[in-house]
Amino acid sequence: MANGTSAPAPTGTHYDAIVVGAGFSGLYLIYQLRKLGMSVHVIEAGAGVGGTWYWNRYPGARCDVESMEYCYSFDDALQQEWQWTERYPQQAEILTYLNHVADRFQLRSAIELNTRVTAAHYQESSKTWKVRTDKGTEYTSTFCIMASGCLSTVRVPPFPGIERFKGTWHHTARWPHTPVDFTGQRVGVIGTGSTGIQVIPQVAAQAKHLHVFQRTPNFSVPAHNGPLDRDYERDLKARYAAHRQAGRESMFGIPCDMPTLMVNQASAEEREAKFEAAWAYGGATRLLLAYMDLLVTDEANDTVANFVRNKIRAVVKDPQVADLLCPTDHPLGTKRICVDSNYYATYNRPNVTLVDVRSSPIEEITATGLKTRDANYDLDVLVFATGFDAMTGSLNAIDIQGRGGVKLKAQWEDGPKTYLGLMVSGFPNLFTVTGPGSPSVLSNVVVSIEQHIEWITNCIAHLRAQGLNTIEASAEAQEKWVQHVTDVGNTTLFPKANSWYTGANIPGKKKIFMPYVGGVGPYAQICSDVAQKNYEGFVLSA
Ligand code: NA7
Repeated sequence: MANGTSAPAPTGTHYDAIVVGAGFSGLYLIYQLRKLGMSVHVIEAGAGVGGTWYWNRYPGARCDVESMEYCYSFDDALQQEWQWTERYPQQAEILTYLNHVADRFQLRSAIELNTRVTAAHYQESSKTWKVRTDKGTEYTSTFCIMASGCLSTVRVPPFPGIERFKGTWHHTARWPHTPVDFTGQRVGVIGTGSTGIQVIPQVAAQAKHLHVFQRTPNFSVPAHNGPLDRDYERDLKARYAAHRQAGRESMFGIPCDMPTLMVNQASAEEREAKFEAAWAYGGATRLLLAYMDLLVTDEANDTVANFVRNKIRAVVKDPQVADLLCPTDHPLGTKRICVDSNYYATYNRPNVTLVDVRSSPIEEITATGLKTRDANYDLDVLVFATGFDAMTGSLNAIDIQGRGGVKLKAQWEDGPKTYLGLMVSGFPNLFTVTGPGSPSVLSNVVVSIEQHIEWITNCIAHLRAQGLNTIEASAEAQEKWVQHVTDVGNTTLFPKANSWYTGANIPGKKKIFMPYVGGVGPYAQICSDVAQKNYEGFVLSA
């Protein structure tokens, strides 16, 4: 037993609920399920709690949602007492926070660390889930809850030759626990998504030389991070409950003023002033919500995209480099907009070179570095900021079998289908937290996590109160929901981008816009209406 966490239970142990993952979701699940008097066992692959924030230890790792928003709201004493140090929380601080939560609510005794779930099979005869781990243990449970995260299955592109590389290489989401010293090193970073954009300025400040291998540029806006303003903190804490409620009812899980105008209802000067104010404030939300139609039509989007491209050109001194850094292949916001600290200015440093691997792709990793179609680069360290098999990756990595031995992965070959992002037809008593078909990755995910877990645990409480023990999404309700998710997505520009939201970053993955873009508040209302109507679209049985 490390840190008071649970020792592996004897094989064959039965629990009311097994939870996969001990991040924000898994921890809150323990808290809520225990309130129902249930036995709960959480199985976590990492050597500690924290999920995303346990794994992503690369320099510069920071949340792009502000600290005071990106934390639990379920316990007022916790949210009043916890003090964040900066406007945007650093990875280490979020991890400290989650460890504090685990201790404060005595959650560790429910968690088995260093253990990966390999299979979960529904047993129709006993109406239980049989869950197998990589330790060879098997447990059974009445409910199986996947709290395995939307961005937890790392992607390392299969470049030939990686095994020959004599230097060291790291994927950002599998970063060593001891700091990596880049002093005097020739470093290559592959990838310029949110992660690359955070790690690049940090590496550049240390390395002898940094080559950034960019295939597709992304839009990034400044964070304007700094110490958390204590007056702001005091003021917000005095009205935290109302603020949180507004977040739950909002579009992205963060309270903010909704736009009232379309782009063409404002003059060019008015638009510029509005975008400028959003830029000066920092973060993505104000920019995306400056006008109603920014994510709806290309013409509207061009106004804000041009604004950001001009900002890039104003910062980056070499016009050719600036051009390469200006995204042109997707509307702004349809790929996760990045939030940075000094990203574009990093390209003015003499020790940083941007390499366009769109025009000259990476062909192989060599013993001494990396070879593109046109050149060889000598490197001591390679950093893969190459992302994740998002949303479905961690579910498909587990052999999940439902009724009749049907495999979830096979059922999702043509894209994931869920009812409300919470359950899958044919998989009774299996819940997915922030699953595809829910707002999850398009929101302040902690708000979405709390909403899902409260819905799930209320649902389980309802079943128990009614003397029922099984719930399953009906195939019809699922079809209707999937259609609704697609229809709402198609009213926006989101499906146009080759983003991880659509699975386009994973070769062979069916391209489907996976999250629900209808908004956190409207979605939560739909979920509670469904529950009110006796779990409409679900089949409940004893
Ligand atoms: P992302 O956003 O998926 O970014 C991955 C980056 O890696 C992206 O720039 C990719 O370029 C690049 N990549 C991937 N494969 C290759 C190959 N083969 N060659 C060159 N470049 C490649 O992952 P992040 O970790 O940055 O962010 C994920 C989310 O985590 C983020 O949105 C936040 O929500 C938190 P591409 O665009 O595919 O051309």
